[in-house]
Amino acid sequence: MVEEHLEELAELARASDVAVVGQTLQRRRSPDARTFIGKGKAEEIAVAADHLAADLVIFDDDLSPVQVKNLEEIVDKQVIDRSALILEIFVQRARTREARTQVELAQNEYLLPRLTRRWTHLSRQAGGIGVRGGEGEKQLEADRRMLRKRIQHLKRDLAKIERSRKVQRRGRRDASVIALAGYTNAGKSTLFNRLTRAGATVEDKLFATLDSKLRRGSLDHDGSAVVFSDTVGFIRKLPHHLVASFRSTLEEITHADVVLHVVDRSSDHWQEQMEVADEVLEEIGVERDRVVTVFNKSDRVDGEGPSQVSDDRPAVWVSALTGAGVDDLKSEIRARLNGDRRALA
Ligand SMILES: Nc1nc2c(ncn2[C@@H]2O[C@H](COP(=O)(O)OP(=O)(O)OP(=O)(O)O)[C@@H](O)[C@H]2O)c(=O)[nH]1
Ligand SMILES: [Mg+2]
Repeated sequence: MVEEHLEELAELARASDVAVVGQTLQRRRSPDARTFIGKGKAEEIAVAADHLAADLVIFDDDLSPVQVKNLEEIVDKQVIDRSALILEIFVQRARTREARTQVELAQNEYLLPRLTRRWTHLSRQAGGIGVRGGEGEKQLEADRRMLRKRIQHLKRDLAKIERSRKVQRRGRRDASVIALAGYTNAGKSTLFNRLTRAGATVEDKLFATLDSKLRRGSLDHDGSAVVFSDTVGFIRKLPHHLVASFRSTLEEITHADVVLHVVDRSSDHWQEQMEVADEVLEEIGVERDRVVTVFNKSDRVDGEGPSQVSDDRPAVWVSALTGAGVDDLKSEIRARLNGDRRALA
């Protein structure tokens, strides 16, 4: 289990253009308050990192600001945790004004209690991870003040963006909205393209999509229009600052009439990934009865297997890549929408 999590961490590092030169594990009953791992292990990492000429040491678990500081002293390299890495990927990927504002807010909130000399200006310099600041305490205090101001500013901006999103949503009330959600790399954008013929970015890389994208599409030949919404992927231990600042993007899912929970059924870890996405969906207030579970990448699974997760949770098999099963999925969506209307009448 821990090994698989480390593999995902390596995947995240690669998504952020960081090359992985070594990995190590430590098993212990409880984390050390000061250094997370044991001091001896930290010293061992210091030697290995030096030997491998690493610039950066990444931990799969969240570290407290104090732990980062102590570890950096021992390892003598920049130390970051999983949350910082995910934030960095988001920073690199954010394109629209909304996504950039959300990401910067999340990163600054994360950074504020962690601002040390090494972290200074991390997000603002080209090169991102690995950049070291070298200024003194005075500069640090000034940076903290600047960061606090910036956070206030970003929050105001975001409030404005959220208001205009609300207005847009009201304007779409005539059409039903179908949101695609799920673990990162599950194939949401591929399915979105298949359902709408839109050209959303598809990449075999974590977090290819950050901005939610809306496109009209139709569920049958008579052409009754619906709106599909492609959204940011979820991942195990998504930093809570990100969930908080992506609230307005995630609201596209919360307000959707039907949510397609896309699962990469060909992954060895599909169950865990599905559970992680279930948790996020629950957290943002999506009721189970609005969710259609979609088993994607059927072309990579031998003999498909049962069309359900459990007795009370059916699933639709599709291959977003080949288009297999997509008509069944459309019928399922239609049925859900009709069910909705009946329930409302
Ligand atoms: N074999 C196979 N590959 C697929 C299928 N659907 C998607 N993929 C591949 O899976 C990878 C991820 O696809 P995306 O559509 O970008 O996934 P996503 O869920 O939008 O990912 P993020 O935006 O990064 O969260 C790409 O390499 C796709 O080509 C499928 O049905 N079969
Ligand atoms: Mg995508």
